[in-house]
Amino acid sequence: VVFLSPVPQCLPFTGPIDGSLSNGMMVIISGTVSQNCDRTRFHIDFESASSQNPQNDIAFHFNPRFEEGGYVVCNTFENQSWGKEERKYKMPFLKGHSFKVKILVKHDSFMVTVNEDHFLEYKHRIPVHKVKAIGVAGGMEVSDISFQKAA
Ligand code: 9QG
Repeated sequence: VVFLSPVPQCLPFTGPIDGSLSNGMMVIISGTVSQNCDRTRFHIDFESASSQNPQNDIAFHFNPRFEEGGYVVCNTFENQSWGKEERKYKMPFLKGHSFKVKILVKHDSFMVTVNEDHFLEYKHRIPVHKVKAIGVAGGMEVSDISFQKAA
């Protein structure tokens, strides 16, 4: 089953997830990284609500940074503060190039592939059923967000 989220017209964009996130779901984000600035960052967030105020918890913040050689920061934002970062010093995205990120919700982690290659896993710190929205922002254009539920 595939659900298409409305295509973000401009960023930042936050859209509700139909129901909540659950084991076996796959979220697919297609986009293009901006070309322009030296310190491009963008992020994909799995959030506890689609409203912005008060600031939602973020179960999973996936944050590529094109600086210092390029790395990706993963973290959780809970009770108004960031937890301990998990960093991967590898940059699978290219400025100006399109990408496809697939995030599979497993029982103990989020499993992330970039352009069909396994990239990382992030262990759950907040139960996935609390995730109600997906947010995207920063130096990229998003062309499509879709959700696949386990058949
Ligand atoms: O910098 O790191 C992830 O650990 C923070 C950033 C923050 C996150 C966080 O400022 O950026 O990437 O909400 C924010 O400001 C996000 C976009 C220690």
